[in-house]
Amino acid sequence: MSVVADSGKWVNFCVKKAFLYGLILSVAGCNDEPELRSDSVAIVENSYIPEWRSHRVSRYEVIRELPHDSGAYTQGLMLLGDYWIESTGGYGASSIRWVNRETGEVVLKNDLPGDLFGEGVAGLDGRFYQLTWEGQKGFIYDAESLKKLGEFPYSGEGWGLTSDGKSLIMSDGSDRLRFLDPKTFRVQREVAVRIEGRPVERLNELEFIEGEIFANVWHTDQIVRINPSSGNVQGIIQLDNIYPGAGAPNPEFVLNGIAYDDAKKQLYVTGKCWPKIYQIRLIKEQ
Ligand SMILES: [Ca+2]
Repeated sequence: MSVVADSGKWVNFCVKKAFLYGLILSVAGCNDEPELRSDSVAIVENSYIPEWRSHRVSRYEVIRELPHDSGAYTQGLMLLGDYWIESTGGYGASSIRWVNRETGEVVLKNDLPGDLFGEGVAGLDGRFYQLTWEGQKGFIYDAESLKKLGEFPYSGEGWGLTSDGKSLIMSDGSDRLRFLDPKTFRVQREVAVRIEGRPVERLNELEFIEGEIFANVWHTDQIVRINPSSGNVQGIIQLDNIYPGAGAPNPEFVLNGIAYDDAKKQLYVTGKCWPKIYQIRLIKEQ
């Protein structure tokens, strides 16, 4: 593999995320969707406007299927160039991996100590950050080598992790998301995730996509689209029956894993120990 060749993409990836987020914040409130006005991320003229932004409820169409290690208990998933960066869970089975997007081949892996349970993973400024479930500490890795560079503490449980290009954003199984400073790991702010005023708990794997936070809701076939400023849910994605055949052989093999190709505007989802990763297109619920 050529992880080195992807380092340029890494820089572009981070800069682009930060740039987009800055634009979004600078013109917040300009959305032209009346029913979403108070919560919506802004639409910038001539910028990319995802078709799904106006969906209150989305369903899906599978565009293509890609192989996934059915032994990988997926707790975190993101894309970097042509590779998945995946965090797997389980005591004695947790790892962080570089995985070839097309073939599913694990090209680089770093295992966690057997007493820690891997959770969410995010990338920022040439590093990966990985949570552990009840370990109350996360790991920092060099992105190219997966060499461990350090650790950071947090309170409570660690579930999902993503980045908006400035902060690390983590879930902990509750209805709250914490925004962490990636240098000091202090909590900069928190948002309470609400749908029409009601809390949305069990927020799990996360992905920052086009100015919103997509979140798996544990043990459901739903992804919620969250406004990062207010915490309000702007849309729900229904992924019923996406798992092939008669369903998962284990009730814990739930939908968990969202990744986004920023350059190609492609959305991917998978689940714990699923044999496939699905590229999907979101369709508006009629
Ligand atoms: Ca993710």
